[in-house]
Order: sequence, then structure tokens, then C-alpha cells
Amino acid sequence: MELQTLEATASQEDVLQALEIAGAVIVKDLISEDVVGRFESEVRPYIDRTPTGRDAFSGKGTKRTGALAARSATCRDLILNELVLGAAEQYLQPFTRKILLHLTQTIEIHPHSPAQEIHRDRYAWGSYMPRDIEPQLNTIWAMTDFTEENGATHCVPGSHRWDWKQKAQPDQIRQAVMSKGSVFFYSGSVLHNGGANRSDQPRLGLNLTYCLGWLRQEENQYLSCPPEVAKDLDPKLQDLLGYTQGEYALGYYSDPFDETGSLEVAPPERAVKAAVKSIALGGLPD
Ligand SMILES: O=C(O)CCC(=O)C(=O)O
Ligand SMILES: [Fe+2]
Repeated sequence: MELQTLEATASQEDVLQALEIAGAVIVKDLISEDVVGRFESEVRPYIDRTPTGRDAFSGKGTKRTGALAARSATCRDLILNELVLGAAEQYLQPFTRKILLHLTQTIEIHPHSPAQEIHRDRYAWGSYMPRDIEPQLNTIWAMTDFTEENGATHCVPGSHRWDWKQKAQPDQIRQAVMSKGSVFFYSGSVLHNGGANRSDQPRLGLNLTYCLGWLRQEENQYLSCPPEVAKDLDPKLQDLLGYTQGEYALGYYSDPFDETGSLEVAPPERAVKAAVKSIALGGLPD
């Protein structure tokens, strides 16, 4: 099966249709070079200070840098990108009322890095996740061109529907070759991996992923984007980070300094403000 590339004018339905068939799709040139440049300049100091991975899976020649909702205003815009967020909400909607931001991470694969092991991202929840639940939708934004040589993401279109034991054959593997500013969408259930970088320049991708509102996020957003930062963010982003209430009883919050001790549900502005106050005062009262 081929990996489809859609134009930037593609609709949410086009993306969802491609995801349904292949479990993956590219949307070409969704953001401009300016936006890519702005993102790179905001995040570059953090990437430069990031050590390379500690094992083969994270990549001994790969730098992974997170906390990007807190660190980069441009990343915040990309998290809320209308096409991406709309597609993620709709893709996951059969299994949840709300979705969450699962992780933010630049993945910079340096020259001479081997390919990552092929996997499905849903394995993050181990074998506990029932097969018929689709737990996440992922994106990798190309912040450099993604080429065959520099490690463009490999993926096996259609493998989101395979038996988990089925092995991919070399002729079933495609690469998400795309220009800088394009975005690769892929299901949590599709086989994929970072490619080997055989070029002489690093390959930079921005991995932004979304999961069901009742699951534990891979990147702890309360620590990566703490209340003193989150309090000034777009309410929609506060919602995605997990600062608002999910289902009826998920994520309720009580102000520890409220003498009445009620378990009322705090609206997001109040929840983040109260949390800031708790940090400022050095924790819980006696
Ligand atoms: O870097 C890439 O292209 C993919 C990385 C990936 O799949 C992962 O780290 O889970
Ligand atoms: Fe992955």
C-alpha cells in the first residue's frame, strides 16, 4: 500500500479518510518556512543542551527535547493547528469525549545514526490496551526536509489493521519523504520507526501526539508545563494539557487553601491560579 501525500488545502475529512485506509498520511507544506524558522530559533537553545539518547530505541545519536508547550510559542500554535487538532478529535472521538496532549518532542537524528526499531506507539501502554481501542493520533512536523537519506520516518501503510504478530516485509515499508513545513499523521496502531541518517546533516522533526482523555499521557504535562506557565495559555491548550476536568469524575480539583474544603470542580483559570498559589507557598498547608 502506498503512503498518500495530500495538498495543504486538504480537508479534515481527506485526512481522516486516508488514516482510515492506511493509518498514515502526509499533508504537504502546511506551514511556511517562516514558521519553521521561528520554531527552530525558539527551540534550538534547548536542543543544543540536550544529550543524545541513552539506548538504541531513543537513539544514541538522536536528541529528544520536550516540554515544548512551555518552551515554544510557535509549538503552542502547532499543537492547536486547526487541521491537526480537528482530525485528532474526530479520529479519537469514538473512544473518548475529550482528548489530551500526549507528548511534545523534537527528534533530531544526527548523521550516522542507525534506524530505530519498528514499533507501534500504542505499545507505550503495554499490552493492557484492548486491541479494538484506538488510543492515540500522532504527528511529526518536518522542521528540515525529510529525505530517504536523512532518516525520514518509515511506516507500513495498512499495518494499523494487522494482527500484532505480523511482521512487515521490506517491500511494504514506505518513507515519509516530505518538504520542510509538511506534517506526517500516523495512527498509534501503525508500524513505523525513525529512519537511518546517512546524510551529513541532522534531521529535525517535531513529534506532537494526542491521546484519549482518560489515559495517562506519555509526557507528564503538569510537570513539563507547570501551572505558573499554564495559567497564561489559551484555554483550549490548558484543556489539552489536562488542567480542566475530563469526564464526570476525572481530574477534579480542590483548592488546598480553601478553608471550606469543598470538592467543587474548579474552572481552569481558578485551578491553575490555585495551583500557582500552592507552589508559591511551598506546598500544602498544615
Ligand atoms: O523520528 C521519527 O521519525 C520517529 C520516531 C518514533 O517513532 C518514536 O520515537 O516513537
Ligand atoms: Fe514511534
